[in-house]
Amino acid sequence: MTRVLVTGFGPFDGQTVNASWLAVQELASRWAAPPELVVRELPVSFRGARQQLRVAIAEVVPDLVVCVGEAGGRAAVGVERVAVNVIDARIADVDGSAPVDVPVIAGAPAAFFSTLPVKACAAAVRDAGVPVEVSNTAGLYVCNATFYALQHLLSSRPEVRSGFVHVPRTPAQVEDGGASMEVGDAASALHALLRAALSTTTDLRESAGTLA
Ligand code: PCA
Repeated sequence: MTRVLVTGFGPFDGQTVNASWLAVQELASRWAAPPELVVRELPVSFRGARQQLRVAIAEVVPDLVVCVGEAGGRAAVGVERVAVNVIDARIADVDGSAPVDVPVIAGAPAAFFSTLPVKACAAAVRDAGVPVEVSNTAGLYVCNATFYALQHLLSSRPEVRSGFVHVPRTPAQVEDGGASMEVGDAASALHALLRAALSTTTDLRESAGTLA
């Protein structure tokens, strides 16, 4: 592996920051190559995020892509297992777009699995001392749509491993007692997750068995 692309999102929903981009920037400041780590901020835009992600992948030519988003209300890092081909926006994106019950990509499959070794990634985050879960839904908003577009784009390039991770909001973003995680802990989680994704050789498709 020579190059890793990690993205975070910009602010949305009236917030001035997005915990995912804060965590990704902190990750970048700690990362020691190799492999080279390239980070990009994506807008919380259904159209813009996938376009900018496609451009970034073409420019960087990564071996591993991990997109990171913020999940309000969650207290643990979520290693997302599956992206679904539907948008059902509760609030408008930064362009004022709020599609309801439309596909991310018309005519494309209902869902794509992460090609990260999600269980190994979650175990590595747990070993780093950060609360984590394998999550079975990335929601139906910009994060899921971007994750779906990523997996669709790379479905013809099985040599590139890719997936999505949600991080909780920072303590400064939530009211007292709300679910949150320090930026440093989220960055530690991403660091451990990347190292696991880089060192684990089996992927979900290879390890997936069938019911007897
Ligand atoms: N979280 C939202 C969109 C951007 C982000 O950071 C989501 O989960 O869809």
